[in-house]
Amino acid sequence: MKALLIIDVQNGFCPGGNLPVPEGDKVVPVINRLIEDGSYDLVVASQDWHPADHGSFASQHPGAKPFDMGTLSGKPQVLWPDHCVQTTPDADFHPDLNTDAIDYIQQKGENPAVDSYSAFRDNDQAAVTGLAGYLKAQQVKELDICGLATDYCVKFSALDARDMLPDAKVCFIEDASRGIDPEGVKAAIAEMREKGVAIITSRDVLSD
Ligand code: VGL
Ligand code: ZN
Repeated sequence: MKALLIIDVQNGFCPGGNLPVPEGDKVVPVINRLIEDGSYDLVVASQDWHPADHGSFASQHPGAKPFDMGTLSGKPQVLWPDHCVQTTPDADFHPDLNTDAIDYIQQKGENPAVDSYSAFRDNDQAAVTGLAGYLKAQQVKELDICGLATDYCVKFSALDARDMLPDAKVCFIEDASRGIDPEGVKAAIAEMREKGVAIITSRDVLSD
């Protein structure tokens, strides 16, 4: 089985959202084309899904500003603007994303005491989500990953896919993804490549 994993293509990470990724909305038509091309057996999406008092929010740390470095449960943590709060429009998928085609949605980031960039497990690696189990049960042997943001949730999801799905080939689709910081994106791509994630474009996937 070949699966597409779409990371956090939510209003909060698109222009107008609470934690906008530059050009975040530009991934939507590319991802829809990938979905509708029909080369995936399975389409899975993650959704950043925070309680209103999530500890990664600068608002929960007196005196801190968004994008400051702080701590959460004793570990270094980037403090974010409040974003993707459960059941708010900021947490909805981008309205143009073809959500009818999504077979499984993995929500993450619900524990206020730990952040969860990866769709597979919390940043402290103590608790896993159901995603690896689901993909294993579906016998996924090829997993293509894309979405927002390349330097955070996409990167950590791809690295965890390498660790937790040792039998699967893992690819990162560069033009179906955008990141927060250009230097961070460069470093993320280098790290993914070094750890065995293949870097591809949507052209490599689409039948012509
Ligand atoms: C993300 C920062 C905080 C992401 C989520 O989806 O990349 N980044 N929460
Ligand atoms: Zn978040």
